[in-house]
Amino acid sequence: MISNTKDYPFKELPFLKTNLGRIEKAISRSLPPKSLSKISKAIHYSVLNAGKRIRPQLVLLMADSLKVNVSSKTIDLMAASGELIHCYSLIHDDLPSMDDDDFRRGKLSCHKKFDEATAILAGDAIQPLALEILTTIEDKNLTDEQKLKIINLFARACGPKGMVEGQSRDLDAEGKKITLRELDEIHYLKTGKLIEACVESICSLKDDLPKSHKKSFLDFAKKFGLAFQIKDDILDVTGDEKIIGKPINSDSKLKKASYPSIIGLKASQKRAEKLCNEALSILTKLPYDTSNLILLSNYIVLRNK
Ligand code: GRG
Repeated sequence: MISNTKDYPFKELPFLKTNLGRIEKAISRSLPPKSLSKISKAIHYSVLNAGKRIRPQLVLLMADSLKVNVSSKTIDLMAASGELIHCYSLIHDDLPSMDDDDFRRGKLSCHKKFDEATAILAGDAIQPLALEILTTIEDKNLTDEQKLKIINLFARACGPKGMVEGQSRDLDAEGKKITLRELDEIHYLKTGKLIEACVESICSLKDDLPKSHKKSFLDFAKKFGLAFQIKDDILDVTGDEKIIGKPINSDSKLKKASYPSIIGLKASQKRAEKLCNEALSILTKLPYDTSNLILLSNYIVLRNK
């Protein structure tokens, strides 16, 4: 667990550290007791560790920016839900039938620590748990319609029109030449849709949010998600294994198309910076306090983890 922030990469941004305490508490409270079963142990092992918690941070920062009129408990459950979906995807992504990675977040991946069946089942358990906790939200300022919308957004992001389709295309593309556009599409589905759901779910809490502002926030999320993924690919080549918590060059070992393999490292960094600048320009034009979202966006392209 990283609530002590020792391994947290964003120590420089104090508001992220403050949010992190809330996020870790919300995630821990959402999990079944560790002692319940082998699967529970595997869930705790895979969820309470050195994740950067980018998705829940986005939920909290969006809620602050839009000053949404729901309880902080509601926001915390939404944040936990976004992170749980992400954690489930990482467990399955590491399986031998997928990317076959032995390490994740600086320790053995779930199937290596436990076994393959346990890792499949832990992932299978975390995904519905992420949606179940949204159904438990009790908030007089949240209508049933809004709650259903939030559940719909998170379910869609991880389903056949989101993460699963992205992962399937990603696996199919191994060893093949694909275009930059095809790679963008894979990552939009695989990574971007969940990031977008984190942003859109908060937009959906604000009834009077002008359509144009919602569109701007979604454009921001798309650019943020793509810049984040490009940086992820760059770190797979240039990162320090001890800092990123897994071996580098995994994309080239699997003959996976990546931004550095298609356009080169320098152009990848430039593209991530350009997308980040476009995201910042969208945020600065909006009539809300987006300063912390701006700092987070800057950081995702500068990060070394
Ligand atoms: C098996 C039904 C089924 C579905 C699988 C595995 C999967 C669906 C989708 C994979 C999606 C995936 C792994 C996306 C990961 C993209 C990515 C950038 C991961 C790293 O995210 P960070 O940097 O990691 O936020 P931390 O560890 O900080 O949370």
